[in-house]
Amino acid sequence: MIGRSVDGFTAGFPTELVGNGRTALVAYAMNGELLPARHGFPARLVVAGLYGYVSATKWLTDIELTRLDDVDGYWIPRGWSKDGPIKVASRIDVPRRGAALVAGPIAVAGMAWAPIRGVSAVEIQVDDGPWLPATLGTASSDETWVQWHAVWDAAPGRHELRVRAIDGDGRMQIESVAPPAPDGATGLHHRSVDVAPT
Ligand SMILES: Nc1nc2c(c(=O)[nH]1)N[C@H]1C(S)=C(S)[C@@H](COP(=O)(O)O)O[C@H]1N2
Ligand SMILES: [Mo]
Repeated sequence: MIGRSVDGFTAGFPTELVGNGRTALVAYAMNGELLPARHGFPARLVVAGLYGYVSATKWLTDIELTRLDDVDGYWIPRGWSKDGPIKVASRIDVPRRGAALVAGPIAVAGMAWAPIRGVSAVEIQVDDGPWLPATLGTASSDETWVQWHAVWDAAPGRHELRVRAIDGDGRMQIESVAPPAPDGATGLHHRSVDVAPT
């Protein structure tokens, strides 16, 4: 199935993914309002679990039912993979870079996502210490981001924080660093922070 747009963009994905229970829709509204222009007004495609480059055609003009082998979306001849399932990923949002931290309990928190498998666990690591479980918030579904947090009893000095997520199939986020092309970046988010003595 391929979506086409007024700007010449196209994105194709296996038709079998639609109608198997995952969210796959032509969206004309978001948050109870018409789609904002930059997100595809008047209509766009949304297919849960696929990167936007193979699915999320904005300013939609046509949807063509075809064969995956017969047609290439915009990014395919430009070095991107035809399959774009979203990889399990996570990030640290707080503490922010350069935050003024003082030794003692510090909240470490962020987001993780693995649509449509869901996130089963998130762990953080401080320097070369053990991986410690974070607490997950309530995700509205396995297709959405989930918030996580942990309390870190920080000692004074410079520290490196790292995060990793495990998806609903038990698969660990890939640690080795890879760029976005051809089929999605990998690597762990990390942040160094300075903690002042009390
Ligand atoms: N028409 C059109 N649709 C498009 C694109 C584009 O360049 N043109 N970019 C795609 C890519 S690569 C992504 S990641 C998503 C981004 O959607 P967003 O701006 O709503 O986050 O739109 C997709 N749909
Ligand atoms: Mo993208």
